[in-house]
Amino acid sequence: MTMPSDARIYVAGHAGLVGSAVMRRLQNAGYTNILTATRGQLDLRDQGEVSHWFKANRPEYVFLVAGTVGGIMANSTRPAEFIYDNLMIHGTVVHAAHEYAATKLLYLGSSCIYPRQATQPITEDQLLTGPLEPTNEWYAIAKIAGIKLCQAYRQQYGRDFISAMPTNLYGPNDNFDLTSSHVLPALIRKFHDARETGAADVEIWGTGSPMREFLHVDDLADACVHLMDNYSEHSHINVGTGLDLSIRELAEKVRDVVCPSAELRFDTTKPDGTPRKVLDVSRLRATGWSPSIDLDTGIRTTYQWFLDQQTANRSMRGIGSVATAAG
Ligand code: GFB
Repeated sequence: MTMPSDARIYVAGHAGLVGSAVMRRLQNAGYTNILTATRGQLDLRDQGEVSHWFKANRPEYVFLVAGTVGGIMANSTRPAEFIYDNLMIHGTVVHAAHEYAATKLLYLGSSCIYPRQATQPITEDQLLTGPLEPTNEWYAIAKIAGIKLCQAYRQQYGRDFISAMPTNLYGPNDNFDLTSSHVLPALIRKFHDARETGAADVEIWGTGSPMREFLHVDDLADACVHLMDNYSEHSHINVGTGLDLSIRELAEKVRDVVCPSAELRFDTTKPDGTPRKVLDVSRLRATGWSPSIDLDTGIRTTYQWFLDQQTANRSMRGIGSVATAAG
């Protein structure tokens, strides 16, 4: 059932990569009753605060897209933050949505929930059939717990809580910090820096052979709204393109857009992570949804967004220094 146009919709994590895309998608569709809370206003890890916020605001639809996220290095070096923050955030929001009888909740997981050696493309029923990839097992365990939370509240209390598992995401508002980012924004930054400095080559982590699938976050946001309107099953559902490519091929694509003269240099002391991760998206396609932004277009528009941000930041700094000089 389509969310009514005056529905009270809470986007948990509205400032992040996914949350900001969900906000854009809802605003474009004409929803005006969208609820948000900043980190300073609401600590999503605190059940007391979250329950109090739900009591006061009574959201009818909840997009649970908040979490502590990061790429392969951040996952490996900050395991406690990744497991604790995510376990707590999922638990508090799902529980409060039950306590205050939200009509529906969509929980967003990650494709890293599947076993490292899963058969490709990965079907939903491969969850919990083998050991996880060690570089992200802490995050994966928290994400699996989120799926099970939704299923448990569905089973015991009849709540309409559903889970979507997206593949690797990218797009506007991504994290471009090299110590914590995912590969696609990292490559944009590295090739951009090479373009600025005239460096001859760019360092790529690992061997370049791992295979990954990439979905533009605006496609994901569209899929989330589609699933909120059209999906109501116990099982989680994969969200992706079903198409993958090697990290080397991805690096070449980004290089060709950002800095065509740069050579690739592979640092094999850095981890590769899961050898291959491509989702089987037949269940999603059967609901009538498919992505519309191809990877080449997505890389180009994301790089343009990155450049626009650089310009905006420079002019902000310009205004700041003028003010200081005048002061
Ligand atoms: O995107 P990424 O960090 O995460 O890395 P995962 C994907 C692949 O790109 C790995 C390689 O093989 C990396 O070694 N890579 C090459 C780089 N150069 C770089 C670089 O400069 N930065 C980064 N970050 N990678 C994540 C999980 O796994 O997938 C998360 O850690 C989450 O938990 C996410 O689930 C979807 O695809 O390996």
